[in-house]
Amino acid sequence: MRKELRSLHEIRKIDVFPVNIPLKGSFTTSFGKSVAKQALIVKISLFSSSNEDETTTTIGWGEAPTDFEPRYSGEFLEGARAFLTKIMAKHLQGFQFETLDEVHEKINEFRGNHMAKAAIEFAVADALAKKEQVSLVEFLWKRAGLGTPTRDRIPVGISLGIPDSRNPDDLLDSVTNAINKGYHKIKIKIEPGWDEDPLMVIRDHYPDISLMVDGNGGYDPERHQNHLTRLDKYELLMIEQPYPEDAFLAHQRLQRELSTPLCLDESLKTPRLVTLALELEACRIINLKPARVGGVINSLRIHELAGEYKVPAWVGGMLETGIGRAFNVALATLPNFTIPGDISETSRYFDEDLVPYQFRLDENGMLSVPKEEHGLGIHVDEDRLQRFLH
Ligand code: OSB
Ligand code: MG
Repeated sequence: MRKELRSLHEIRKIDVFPVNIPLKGSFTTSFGKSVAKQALIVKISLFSSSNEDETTTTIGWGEAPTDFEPRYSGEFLEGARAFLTKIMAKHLQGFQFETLDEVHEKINEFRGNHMAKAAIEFAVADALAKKEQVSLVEFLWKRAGLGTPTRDRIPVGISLGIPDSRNPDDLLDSVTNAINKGYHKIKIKIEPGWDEDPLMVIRDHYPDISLMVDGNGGYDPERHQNHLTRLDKYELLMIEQPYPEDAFLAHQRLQRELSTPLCLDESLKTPRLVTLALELEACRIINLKPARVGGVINSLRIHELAGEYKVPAWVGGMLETGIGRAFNVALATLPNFTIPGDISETSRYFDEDLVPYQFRLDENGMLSVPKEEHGLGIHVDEDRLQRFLH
């Protein structure tokens, strides 16, 4: 019988790079305005030895899309940085394992800090895929028990912030540009006072486009239920996270009154909370952000839950750099992601990214999985990483 080739891996080094990269245009949501994208870039050196006495060192990259201020969620850059450099580094330096699941168990001895944990899992997955000489897509499909990937291109959508001018016609121009580019789904950010006006203008011009809204928790269950039920008439694909993240029962109540599906984002921090939301029917669609849920293993579990409950799911975004974007694109190839993700092309966000690879829509509004290397498929420009260091 042929001897199975097994590898033992050891985490030799974890480097953490805080970056601050200017956005081409500002991005405003109900929780605030961003003019630059902050993130923590994680670089992991994996030392591997096999039972054939061969040793190798492989580098893996990950991203924690944390901002300076905890506005989207309670996580923020300096907190995530301390978690990674003071706690993760201490416990993972020299940690030996065979599979990503063992790393997942190890880092989940600690509570919270999902974005930081996600960066670790992404980096380890990238390194393991490189070591196995497969793409991250192949790695993810295999871990999901799905065999050979059946797609390497995905339809995508765009998320449009609230314009500084607060003029619906300015937003309409952005919508027109996005439609002309070929985006498959248009999402607009809303908040109390900025919802029906832009929706009326957009629906007036584009009665049939696939349109949705995202409240980022800016509405109050005590005051806005009736107002939100009026959004049914705009025939939206979904309404994303109108209420704060812990408002499961308020979302359930709203969903009972709405014919438009609700989708949760901020609320769905763990697979168990996804089960809670689906059992309550607090939503009918899942937004999966791998960073929000703490990485690869929880993302795959939530992808599975979407299948078990037969609810559509899609991959959300956090204005990631090319590193996190490559990860989101790879994840979005999985079969239960049936709705276009918030994964736009590089040029929509940055003049210069951390990776030279440009994510670009093809003529059908599809993004392809990058294939410059194994793993994530992108090359990280370490000079640029130094230049954007914060
Ligand atoms: O709620 O989906 C969100 C960006 C930052 C924080 C939260 C959200 C967003 C987006 C942009 O909607 C999605 C993207 O283009 O990355
Ligand atoms: Mg959202």
